[in-house]
Amino acid sequence: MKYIPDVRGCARRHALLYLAVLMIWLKTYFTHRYYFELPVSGWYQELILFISPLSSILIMLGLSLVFLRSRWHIAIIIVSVSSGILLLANVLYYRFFNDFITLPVLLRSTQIGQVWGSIADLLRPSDFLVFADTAALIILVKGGGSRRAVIRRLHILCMLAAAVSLLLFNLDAAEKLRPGLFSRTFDRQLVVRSIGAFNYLVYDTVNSARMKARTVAAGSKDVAVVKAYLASGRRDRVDPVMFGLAKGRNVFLISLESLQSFVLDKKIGGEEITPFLNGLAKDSFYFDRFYHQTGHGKTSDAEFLIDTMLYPLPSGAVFFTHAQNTFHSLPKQLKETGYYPVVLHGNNRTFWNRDQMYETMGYERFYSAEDYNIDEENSVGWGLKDIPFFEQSVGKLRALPQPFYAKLITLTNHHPFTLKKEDRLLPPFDANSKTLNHYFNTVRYMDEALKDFFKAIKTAGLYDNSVFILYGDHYGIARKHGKAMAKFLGKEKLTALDHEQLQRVPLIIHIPGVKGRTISTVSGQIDLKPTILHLLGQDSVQGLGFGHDLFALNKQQMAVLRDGSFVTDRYVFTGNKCYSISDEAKTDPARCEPMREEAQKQLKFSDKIIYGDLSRFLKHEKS
Ligand code: GP9
Ligand code: MN
Repeated sequence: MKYIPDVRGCARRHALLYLAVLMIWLKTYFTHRYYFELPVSGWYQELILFISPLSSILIMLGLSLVFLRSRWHIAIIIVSVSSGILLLANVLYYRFFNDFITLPVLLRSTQIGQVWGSIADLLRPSDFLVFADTAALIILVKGGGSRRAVIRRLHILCMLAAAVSLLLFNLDAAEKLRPGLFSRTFDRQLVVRSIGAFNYLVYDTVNSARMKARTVAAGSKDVAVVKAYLASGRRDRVDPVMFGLAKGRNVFLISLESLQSFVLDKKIGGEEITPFLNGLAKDSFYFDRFYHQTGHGKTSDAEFLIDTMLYPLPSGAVFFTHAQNTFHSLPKQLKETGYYPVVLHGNNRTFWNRDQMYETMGYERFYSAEDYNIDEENSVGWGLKDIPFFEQSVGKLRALPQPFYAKLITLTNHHPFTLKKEDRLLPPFDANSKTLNHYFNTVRYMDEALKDFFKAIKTAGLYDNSVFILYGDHYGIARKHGKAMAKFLGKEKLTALDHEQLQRVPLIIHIPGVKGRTISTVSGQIDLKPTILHLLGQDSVQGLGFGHDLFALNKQQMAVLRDGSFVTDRYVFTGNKCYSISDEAKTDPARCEPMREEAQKQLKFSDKIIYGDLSRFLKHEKS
């Protein structure tokens, strides 16, 4: 008989505790549901999304209570605030990268500091609703009289046991809904939809720790497995006309910030968006089905793909996570044949951990912000504007020993695409996306900067004996601007196929004195290393990697994107569906299956090479 009043008393004491759980749970659910674009269809998926945050909230609260049994009101405020901070960080990160925060991202503190300019632009007043529960709880705690109560150990234990059972149920339901979800982790959105962003963070952290262990565990027998796979693939049948066509010339590799192919040959208010690039493309080898293959590491991932012919990582930026690895990189190989490899970029040298990674990659010199005159006048958005960047770079390039391999990284066309009034050369575009409206003018500005740069290079006498490779590093307009993008492209709505095609970025290979053409081979950034080496007349391509010479007579028509989607000349595989390019209505998974396996293998082996630091076992071997 004593038991019943006890339970009642207990319930009264803990009413606030469970009210807190309910509030934190609901805010987390609503944030997942309405701030992230998670693919939810049907009541069962909805139910899983709804229950997914509860286990992590109970675990957070249970663990806090272990230390704060008598100060339980502080424990609930701590959980409320920290969940709010995590949600807010995820919301901002999602708006920027279309993805969720992982441990490597959290560790990338210098980046987070640097993107504040964009974060301010991304922040909306309604975001602060993630702290609404905190405000309510503070008021309730202050008003409540039961603060002195101590939470019993058994109660905490029950809470944790309930959390673990719920988590197991959650994992099982998610795996049943999409078999292989956790073993393959092919789609981060789906994992987050299934277990919530908090559990995902823990899941990713455990995975990262496992990866670290892999480096230690990897051995030369892993190299043999990767080599066997690479040997089974096709060997490039090099085009003798192209081989050595740029032998001995300087190489200019120009990274075009956030430039997507859809702007080329397009007009705003009757004016070309990229007049210079349009003209250059016609006078060069222009690849119109060239895809970016970047992940979280954005610009740095594009650099990594080009210099190593490896895929970037599925999570985090390889420039940060594996800068201590051994890589048989393009600059190293070029250096062996007398080239002088350098990088020029008007940003802080620690951004993307470039100072460390460039050393690993074998660059001789990195001209960064400290080597440029940067002031209020010549800066906008992320820093030094492209026109003064190129202007100041010419003198540095002239002073270099030749032949050189110079990578120049532009910056102005970066989200949120801010530009001074006097630099806006296009009439304004008016769609329901500020981002897209601004984008066109920063692209136009970058185009102008390139025009001036080419002129200055000619004046400096560096043009004729050089080869110029210009590439878009990654998308600039995220998927969520689909409506505005559809307006620009004159479509009613963008389809999955359209979104995949928007991942195309321009690649222009300009060889002065050589007539070019448009090449429609399906390809990606991973293919540039062998292409450059062959153009320079070097037939050996050192290191383990997956690229193929873009001019090869037998180049496979395929580009694998970092999210596991891929494109061939006939099919597009995205969102786990296989679309026929000629007839989008046709979706037939069997058509893509062999390529899907191939794509998965490439990504898996590439990850294996990086995680296991397998290149350290090679000594200047040819692939
Ligand atoms: C910063 C520049 C832009 O140095 O490379 O970085 P992003 O955000 O595009 O990777
Ligand atoms: Mn970039």
